[in-house]
Amino acid sequence: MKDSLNAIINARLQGSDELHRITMENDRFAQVTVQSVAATAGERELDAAGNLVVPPFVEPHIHLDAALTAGQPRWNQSGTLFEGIECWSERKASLTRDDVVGRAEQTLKLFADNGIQHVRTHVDVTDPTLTGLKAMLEVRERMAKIVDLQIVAFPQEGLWSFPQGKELMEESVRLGADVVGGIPHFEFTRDYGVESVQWLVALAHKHDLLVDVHCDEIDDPESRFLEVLAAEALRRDYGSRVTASHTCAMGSYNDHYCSRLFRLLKKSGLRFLSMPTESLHLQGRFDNYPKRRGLTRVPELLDAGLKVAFGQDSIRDPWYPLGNGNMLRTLDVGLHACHMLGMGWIDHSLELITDNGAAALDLKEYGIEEGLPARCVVLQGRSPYEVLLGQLPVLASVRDGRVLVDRRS
Ligand code: 17E
Ligand code: FE2
Repeated sequence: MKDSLNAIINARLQGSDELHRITMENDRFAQVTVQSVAATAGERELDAAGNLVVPPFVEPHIHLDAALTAGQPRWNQSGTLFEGIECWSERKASLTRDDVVGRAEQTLKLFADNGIQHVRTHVDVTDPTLTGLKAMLEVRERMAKIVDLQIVAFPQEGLWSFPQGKELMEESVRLGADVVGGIPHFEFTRDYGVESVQWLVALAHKHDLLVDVHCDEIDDPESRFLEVLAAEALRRDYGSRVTASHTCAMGSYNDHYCSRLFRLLKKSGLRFLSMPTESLHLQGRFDNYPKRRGLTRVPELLDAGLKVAFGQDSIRDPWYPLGNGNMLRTLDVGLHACHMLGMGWIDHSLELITDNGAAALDLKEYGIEEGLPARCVVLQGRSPYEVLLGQLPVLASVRDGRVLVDRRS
């Protein structure tokens, strides 16, 4: 079906028991109306057959420059973040443009096949040649028909602790990165971490860019860079454009500190991303028993009214050997790890891989509403519960009125 669709019929929308007809015009949603009875599909109409139709999945945090490099040049034997960084540093030395473009595109095609249409990727810019960044800027354009790609200039080996770290970040911004990244918990000293966060938020603000910091990705309860990031976001009234990724240490903070911290987090309104499969695998590595889960306080953040989304983080790279592009797998693991299998959470669970990811990416046009770009996925199930039970691939994915994926037999 190459032509644009006129409508999706027999669509079930979240929060409603009725079937809907969703019409499209000029690649945008036109009308969303309730159907009294099930209809048969006319020309250029897609029959959702009573399945749930939701906005496209959002993958808010992935490292595409490292995707599909697991075991190269060696396997991460300890399973720690730190050995992953060492393995990657060795692999980074042999990066070429074709190598990065090939792996990134293969991964994005896999994502598109799984109903993902919005992706934020980190790209390591602690590389004097900036090979990965330049290649990813190309990928952003080459893949625009199937996916919207945001690029984070990510200083994997530090802004303050890597030679020319700041200059490489400034150059990345000049070349066209969308988002400024950071890694304060990996800087050599606490002071370096604090200064780097203050500096990178100022840089993003100056250039009107987004911020996404790998923040406190460590089980150390004394890693407290989130408060610095939140305070900077608040001071500049920039919270909706700032994302804290990982914040694993929050899973180890004491409740006294958290009660103070949450006051600031609520005021700042910054976004949170948790990568459950990755953190379960990489964190808790220096614990004997009992071992921590290494995840941030997801239900508590949501209860506080903050936006939290789940991401995959890795796909077969030095940090994590698995991954298949199916966000329902990530969601399933996250709900388990965060004690969120109560039906109240399950009913709202798809927001963690759709709306909340869109909030982190600060997407202006996202959702199934009149006038917005005609982008959505048809899931296999009539409710979030059924979708989670099956974890089946998306039945269809529609982008700007065109059918990208169609698994209906
Ligand atoms: N780099 C990092 O610092 N943390 C991660 N989780 C990955 C790369 C995947
Ligand atoms: Fe990451």
